[in-house]
Amino acid sequence: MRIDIISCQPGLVEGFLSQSIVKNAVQSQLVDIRLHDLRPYGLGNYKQIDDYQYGGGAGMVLMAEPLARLIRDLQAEFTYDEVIYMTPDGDTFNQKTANRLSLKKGIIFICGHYKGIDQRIRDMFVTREISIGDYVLSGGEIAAAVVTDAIVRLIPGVINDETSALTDSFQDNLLAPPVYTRPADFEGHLVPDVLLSGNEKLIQEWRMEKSIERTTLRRPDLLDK
Ligand code: 6GU
Repeated sequence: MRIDIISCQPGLVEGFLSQSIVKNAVQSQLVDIRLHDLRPYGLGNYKQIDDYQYGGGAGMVLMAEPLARLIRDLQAEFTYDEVIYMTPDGDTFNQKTANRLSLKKGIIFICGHYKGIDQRIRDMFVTREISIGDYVLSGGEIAAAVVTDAIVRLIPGVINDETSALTDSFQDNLLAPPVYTRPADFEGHLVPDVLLSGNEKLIQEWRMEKSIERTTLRRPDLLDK
């Protein structure tokens, strides 16, 4: 899979890419992630990338031309399935979307800043708009990093134990059950007996029961799905 991230503050994403599970995936060549600075595509001597909005109002808008030129350069080199604009007014991201996107061969993420990007880029190039929740971030970079992480960890081979991603919270609309590791007795707090029993069937039943219990308490909305 190839992922291209367009940003006017690539440094915000760089740190994330050079750490984490995503770094391992890149090193193992399971995914090819490329970060593109919008600035060199800017106009004139000052490499201008944003301007005031028509009609007035506070905040700068990323101009159409630099974005269009960069997107077209990328599209000339690779065939992308999706051009995704990260924006608080997009569709709310969830595990289902992560699963779908993890099957794609090529994705471009556009990170906006200021008041956003010229609407014509959204009309002409963008295939999907994603928000990561009902709050506003200063830019789309952190949101693109969130979505990239959620997608990349689903690519087979990225997580050592392949079943691990499948048993995550949300994968079946249930929250994950509690987990324990050594010691069996921590300051008098004991690991549930069933987990020490070695009885696989009882353990699976216990985990399912705890998943349902936790989901009922914390996210009853998930059970309706
Ligand atoms: Cl994708 N971008 C920004 N700027 N803020 C957000 C967001 C995205 N998702 C939630 N808040």
